[in-house]
Amino acid sequence: MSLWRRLIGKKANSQLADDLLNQTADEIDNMAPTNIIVAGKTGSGKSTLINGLFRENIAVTGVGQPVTQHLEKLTKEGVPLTLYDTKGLELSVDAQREVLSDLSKIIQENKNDPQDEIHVVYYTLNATMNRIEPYEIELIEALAQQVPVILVLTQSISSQSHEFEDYLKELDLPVRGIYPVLAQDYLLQGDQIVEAYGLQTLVDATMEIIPSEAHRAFINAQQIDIDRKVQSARSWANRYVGTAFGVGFTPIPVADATVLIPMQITMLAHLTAIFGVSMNKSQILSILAGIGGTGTATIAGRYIVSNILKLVPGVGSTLGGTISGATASTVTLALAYSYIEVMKYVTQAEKEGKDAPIRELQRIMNQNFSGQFKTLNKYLPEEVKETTIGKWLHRFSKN
Ligand SMILES: Nc1nc2c(ncn2[C@@H]2O[C@H](COP(=O)(O)OP(=O)(O)O)[C@@H](O)[C@H]2O)c(=O)[nH]1
Ligand SMILES: [Mg+2]
Repeated sequence: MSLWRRLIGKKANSQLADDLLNQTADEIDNMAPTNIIVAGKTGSGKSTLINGLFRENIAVTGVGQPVTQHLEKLTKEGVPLTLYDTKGLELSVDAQREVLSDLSKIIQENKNDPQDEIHVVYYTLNATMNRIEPYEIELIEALAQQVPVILVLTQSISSQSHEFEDYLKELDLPVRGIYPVLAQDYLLQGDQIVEAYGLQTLVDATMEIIPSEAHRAFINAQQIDIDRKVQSARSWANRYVGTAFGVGFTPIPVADATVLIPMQITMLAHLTAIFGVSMNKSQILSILAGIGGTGTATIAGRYIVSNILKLVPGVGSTLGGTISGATASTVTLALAYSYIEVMKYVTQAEKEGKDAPIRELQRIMNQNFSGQFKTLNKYLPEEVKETTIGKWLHRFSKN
């Protein structure tokens, strides 16, 4: 069988896209979620904060499940996040008691549970109201004894909110920080817009406060700090590729190059899970096709391999040749880095509520892939090119 036919026959491209999507979904399902309580009076801006901070407009599109009359649990399939939202806190003394006892129960019952432990409370105060009620202070104090509490000053648009912030600081509440935010652009009279701000600082503070086991889920679920997603994805890819193709990798025959593909798909799924973007099949297909240039999505699978081989000097022409660990690393890292660029673009588009045209995804993938490959290949030390990686790949190809 010719090399070309073997490459095409190895796996249908459509199946590759399915694999990628399924593996991503599995990873997110298995990811321990970030669990956050968002407490505060009705109208203080809880829902707006949630929608600004997290992806997929979750306060609107998520599934709300009443825990009690005054507490709702909010989740969404594919987003590793559990939110508890208080209802009607301002209505009565009974409501206030109930909220505190419900929240305390949830905090205590799930303490040290890797899946359900509450990581932080955002207590929202509407800055334009310029007021904190005595029962709010009691609630904050009681919660803060059990779990870190962050005070979020929502709708902070006027200079008055600085005074309110100073006043709150003087109260010396047992909170881990007081952060003024405007979660959504604010339209003033006369068409003037105050742009949203403060959420990046809130993300930074949250990352400092929540345990490191919750970082992955939080990085995924939030939509504000895209750089953090990129950094996290890059450093994971570096480690992964280093482990997969480092010392101990024996060169594999060119004709077996397709064994690289399943592990690359697994890698791309992991990167997608780090970012947290909702990809569909046609998007994935066009990204895979992007590796091979301007080809259509229907021949994505073979493009991956053929294009890889085209790029590797000498390999494409010598079928009897081998692919070293260094080459495998270079190809795979180039793939990871270019895919990360695509993810970055999709995340940004999603955050802005815009479409990410699949042609554009394909273009970003293609442009980055060859560029990244050339750069990486140039800097790869000769001795690294000699290293071998085979064992790992053979184990992989058996599955
Ligand atoms: N423009 C703007 N409006 C906000 C913001 N936060 C709250 N609001 C306004 O306040 C209203 C109540 O906020 P909401 O998030 O529903 O409060 P919740 O009852 O605590 O969930 C919203 O309908 C908005 O009109 C914000 O960050 N920007
Ligand atoms: Mg609400």
